[in-house]
This record gives sequence, C-alpha cells and structure tokens, in this order.
Amino acid sequence: MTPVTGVDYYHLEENFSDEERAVRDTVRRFVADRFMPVVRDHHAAGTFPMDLVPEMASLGLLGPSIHGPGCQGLSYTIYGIICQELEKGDSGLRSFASVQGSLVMWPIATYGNEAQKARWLPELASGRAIGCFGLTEADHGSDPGGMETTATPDGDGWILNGAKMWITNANHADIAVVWARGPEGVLGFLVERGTPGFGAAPIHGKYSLCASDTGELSFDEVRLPDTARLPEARGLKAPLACLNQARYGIAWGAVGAASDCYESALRYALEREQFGHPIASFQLVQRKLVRMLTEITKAQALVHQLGRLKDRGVDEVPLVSLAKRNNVAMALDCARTARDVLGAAGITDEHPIGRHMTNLESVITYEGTHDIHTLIVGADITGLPAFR
Ligand code: TGC
Ligand code: FAD
Repeated sequence: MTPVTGVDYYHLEENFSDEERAVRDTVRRFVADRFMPVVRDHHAAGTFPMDLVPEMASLGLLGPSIHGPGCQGLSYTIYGIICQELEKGDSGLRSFASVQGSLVMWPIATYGNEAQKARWLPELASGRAIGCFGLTEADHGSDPGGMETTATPDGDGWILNGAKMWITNANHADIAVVWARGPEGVLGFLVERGTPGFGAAPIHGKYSLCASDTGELSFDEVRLPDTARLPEARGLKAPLACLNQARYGIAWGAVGAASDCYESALRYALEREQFGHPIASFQLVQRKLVRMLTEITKAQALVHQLGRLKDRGVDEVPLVSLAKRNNVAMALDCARTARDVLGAAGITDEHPIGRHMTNLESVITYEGTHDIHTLIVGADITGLPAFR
C-alpha cells in the first residue's frame, strides 16, 4: 500500500473525534490509492475521472453535511476534513465534490420543496446524478448582481434566456442549478439535461484545473414549468448564501493542496544533493520549509476553529471570506515556494507541485476573487462597502 501522510505539526488533529479521524483516514487512503494513480493522465487529457464518482458516493463524500432524503447530515468539520483530503490530491477533485454538495445539493435542500428534495437529493448523494451551478456570466463574474440571464413568466411556467460561463461539471451535469433575473429579482431554477433550448459546451485551452470539467451553459427560449423553480430562493442573497458553503470547503481544501506541496518539497530537499550535501541542510532552504510549515499550521488552526463555529451555528460571511482569502493565498505561496525548492524538477508533472500551483490560480479566482474577499472583510470591519 502507498504510504499516506499528512501535516499536523501542532497536533491540532488531536481535537478530532474518532469519527472525524476515521473520515480523514478513509478519504486519505481513497485519494492515495484510487486518485493519485490516475491524476496525471487526467490532468494531461483535460478530463475528470468520472469512473471514481460511484466510489466517492459510497464513501459518503458527496454532500456529507446536507440534511435531507438520502443524505447523511454530518458535521461541517467532517465536510471540511473531506475537502482537505480531496484537495491534497487535486483541486479538481475537491471542486467536483464542492459543486455537487455545496452548490447543488445545498440549494435544493435549502430552497427546494419536498418533491424537489425527494427527486434529486438521493440521486445526487449517490452520484447517480451530477449537478452544476450556473451563476457567473461572461460579463458578470465578481458582480453577479448584474446578471443578464432572464426568467420571463409564461403562462404557468417560465422562459429562460441567456448564458452562463466558467461552470464546473457543466458537461457532465444531469441537473443545473441556474440563477436568472425574474420580474422581481433573482430566481433559482433546476434545469434538466435534455430540456429543449438548454445546451452545455466545454471550455478548452485551460492550463489550470485541467482534471476538472469547465463549460458554458446556454438557454435559448428554455421553457420550464413552475415546478422547476426553487420556491424559497428569492433575490441575489439566495445564490450568494450557497457560496458560503463552498468557500468554507475551499478554505479547508487549500490546506490539503499546500500540505502536499510542502511534503513533496521536504522529501525532495532531503534527497537532493548539491555541493556535496542535501539541499535540506542549507539554511535558506530550511527557511523556505519552515515558512511553508508555519503558514500551513496557521491556516489549519483557522479552519479547525471555523469548522467548530459552523457546527455551533455561527455562520458569518466575513469569517468564511477571511479563511478562503488567507488559505488559498497561503497555498499558492507554498506551491510557488515548493516549486522553487525542486528547481527544474518542479516544472514537470513527475511531481504534483506544478499541478497544484496552476490549479490554485483558479481557486484564488473562483468563489470570489482574493480581492473580493478583501473587500467583504473590509466592509465588515469598517462598515464601509468599497465594491463600487
Ligand atoms: P450585496 O448587496 O452585498 O448583497 C445582496 C444580498 O445578499 C446578501 N449577501 C449574502 N448572503 C449570504 N451569503 C453571502 N456570502 C452574501 N453576500 C451578500 C446581502 O446581505 C444582501 O442581502 P439583502 O437581504 O440585503 O438583500 O450584493 P452586491 O451586488 O453588492 O455584491 C456583493 C459581493 C461582491 C460580495 C458579491 O456579489 C460576491 O460575493 N461576489 C463574488 C461572486 C462569486 O463569488 N461568484 C462565485 C460563483 S460560483 C463559483 O465560482 C463556483 S467555483 C466551483 C468550484 O469548482 O469549486
Ligand atoms: P472579474 O470579476 O472580471 O474580475 C477581474 C479582476 O478584477 C479580479 O482581479 C477581481 O478581483 C477584480 N475586481 C472585480 N471587481 C472588483 C472590485 N469591486 N474591486 C477591486 N477589484 C475588483 N462560476 C459559477 O457560477 N459556477 C461555477 O461552477 C464556476 N466554476 C469555475 C471554475 C473555474 C475553473 C473558474 C476559473 C471559474 C469558475 N466560476 C464559476 C467563475 C468564478 O466564480 C469567476 O471567475 C469569479 O467570480 C471572478 O469573476 P471573473 O472571472 O469574471 O473576474
């Protein structure tokens, strides 16, 4: 068996319950044994390993903290641990789970009626159905309030027109959670694959999150019954609240990506010799390793506490923003530093660092860019929104 390791310099995981520790070990082993052997090929081919989805589902990795039919309703801390371990493998793997759980199952569980929950939650939790989340448009990324996709009342239903851009899982999705401007504000819809006028197309040429499906969604006079509308989703607040769930998972996930970079750099530095000595024996290299470990440890402490707060029902937007902002920037910095420690070897796919580094360029942008999170926290502490 491949040895599986983790970074926990401050013994923070001593505070995990037995269940949390068991989940960590299970996901860690799944990633090491089932995902790592295939990730290089998928990254090179620009594909996501869809054949692993049933196994992910059977391990309970899809929407673990969701409450509803077919769902487990586990803690946010467990969800965070899962995200950390998945992203230690690849941000694309965590992205898949984030979208399915936080951005598709969560809005159905939160804004859906009983029929929608019964129809979709068991299918999504079991991986028999795949979902995507369409908020961003080509001209409206950081400012989704400007969205141009419209939902026009039509008899007892709705007509959707418009397009969404940069959508994870777009081409695999059986169901899309789509946000559109209605006569009185933003509305959410469940749009099934195959609905006339609804299309998905891949985005090619990415150098980041290659082992993840990213695409466009298009809506050309798509007629939907009112039963496709999420009845409890009213206004821009509805999609933005979904983002809190996913941003929380990303803050944990970034710790996983950073840990993998740090562990790779440490291993390499101990083996690689220059000037007759392991490069790990040089003071400047040690400083790089120590800085990575310090920043990872601080980021871990942040998400461990954030998880406990969320489990106690404290769900404040700026706290999640601070953690997403800090931890993703930390991970990107670790990836760049680790790449430097590996010298030329760091630019090949023989090591995971370059893959993490390019992935994290997406992660620092999606779910609110680094600077948007700066402004969310800035607005909270000053009372002065600086978005416009
Ligand atoms: P603003 O006026 O501030 O807010 C409108 C209403 O929404 C409320 N609100 C939130 N509620 C819950 N959670 C949040 N995070 C919320 N943020 C705002 C707010 O209180 C207000 O409520 P009410 O009752 O007064 O109506 O809206 P704004 O238009 O000024 O925008 C604010 C801003 C910039 C913070 C927001 O639009 C934003 O977060 N922009 C970033 C967009 C973003 O993150 N997009 C992500 C798309 S999905 C994605 O990237 C998936 S990646 C998936 C993967 O592969 O992992
Ligand atoms: P812009 O909003 O155009 O921002 C460009 C730059 O301007 C950034 O540096 C930003 O910080 C800065 N900026 C913008 N406004 C301000 C301001 N007020 N003050 C200071 N600086 C500002 N979206 C979905 O809906 N669903 C998905 O599944 C999804 N998956 C994605 C997957 C990938 C791989 C990627 C890359 C993106 C995905 N997105 C998804 C879209 C993502 O959420 C957006 O890319 C993100 O919100 C930023 O929008 P933008 O790219 O249009 O950048």
